[in-house]
Amino acid sequence: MSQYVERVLADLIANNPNQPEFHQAATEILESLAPVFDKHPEYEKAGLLERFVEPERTIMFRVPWVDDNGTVRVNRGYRVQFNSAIGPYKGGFRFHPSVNLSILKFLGFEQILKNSLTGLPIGGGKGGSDFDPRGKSDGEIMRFCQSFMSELYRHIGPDVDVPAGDIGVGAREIGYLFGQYKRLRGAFENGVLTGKGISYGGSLIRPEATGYGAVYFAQRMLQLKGDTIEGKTFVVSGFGNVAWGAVKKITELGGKVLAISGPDGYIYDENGVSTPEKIDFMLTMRASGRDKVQDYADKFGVPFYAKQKPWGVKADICMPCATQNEVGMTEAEQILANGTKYYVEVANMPTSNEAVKFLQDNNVIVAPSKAVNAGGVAVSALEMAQNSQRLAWSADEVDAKLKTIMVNIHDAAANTAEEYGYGYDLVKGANIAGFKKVAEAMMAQGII
Ligand code: 2IT
Repeated sequence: MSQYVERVLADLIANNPNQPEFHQAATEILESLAPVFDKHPEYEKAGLLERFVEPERTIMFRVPWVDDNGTVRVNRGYRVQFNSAIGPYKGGFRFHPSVNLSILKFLGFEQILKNSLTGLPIGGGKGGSDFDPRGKSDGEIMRFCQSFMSELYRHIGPDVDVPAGDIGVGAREIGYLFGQYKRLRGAFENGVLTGKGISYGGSLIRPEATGYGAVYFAQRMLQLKGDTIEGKTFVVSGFGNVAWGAVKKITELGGKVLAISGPDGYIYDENGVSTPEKIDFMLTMRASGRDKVQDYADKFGVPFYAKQKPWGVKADICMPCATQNEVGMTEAEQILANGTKYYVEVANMPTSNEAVKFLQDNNVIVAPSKAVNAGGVAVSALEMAQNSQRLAWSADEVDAKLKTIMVNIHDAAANTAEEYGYGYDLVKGANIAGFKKVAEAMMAQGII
């Protein structure tokens, strides 16, 4: 690593104490970007990296709401507006008890490069709250969303910052958030949020986009090796929206998903999570708010392994779709021992940096989440385009655009890695390819 990059990384760690997830994401990204700074000494003179690692703005606020018993509750709300060099801030809201500044800064930082990789004009941001949606009534969710938006509406807008969903935030929450935004603004600016319902400006295929896009990415990787998804076995972690889309597309393309998981353990289905009834049941489990994958085992009579992760299950392709840091060295060793050839990250940063290196060093092909899961935000940008033009594209039109975007992202990462002498290293290639455009835009816009 060049001295410049090393110094900025050391300062970042010192300036952001107790933010391990932000340190982890930044370490991987900055290590990848080092050769770009060797090639462009003018970037160091412009303080480009010091500016790039610092969010443009971080908003933190109180979110008071009243629960069904009449008790006043207070949560913390956040929006990290990280980088707007190539477009308005764009990125999801996460409602989960684990949410804090470290998590949102890692997500926002990743989002800058991910959004750039889509080839569409969107900057990077992330937000959310430590609110726990588990077991909350519909009325409680609505009142929480209204309170959250009552502060946030002044900081966002269709040309300013365009949030969407993430863990704990789906179409229902986006609906309540949009309703409150519209009421406070007194205007129907539906381009302010993506992931909306179809009746008020949502895009077809947006719910499927992250999972479908991830499988299109995997399909491209296999295609270039003369291979296909058909007949391959998969382990998918999680059972939420992203896992659902991935399972649906894998099944459609003739692959077989042997395991899905939840915070309570995993299920093993030797026949595959493959019928429409089984795949739809993932949505039922999510909507129930129970957060338990055991419900699948109870319903379909398959084995459930309590408190265990699914990575001991032998499969050709692993797709972690749950959340950050679910795969460390122990799990990476299992994955390698199982003879897995492709490790395709889908959730944001599911793998420790050490585990990624270990898998790569042992010839497992690793695809990084910021490239693989970019289909979600890409279709969000297509939703913004439809909203601003006051029109709606068909599912086939959106799906075709998504497929093209995913192939382009894969090829940009692969070609950039090759250009920088890394061979087929999609991790380094994705970081560099995403960064190039942002760096150029930041250089053009002066010291801001
Ligand atoms: O991690 C992500 O890219 C998302 N949660 C989707 C963001 C978006 O704006 O659609």
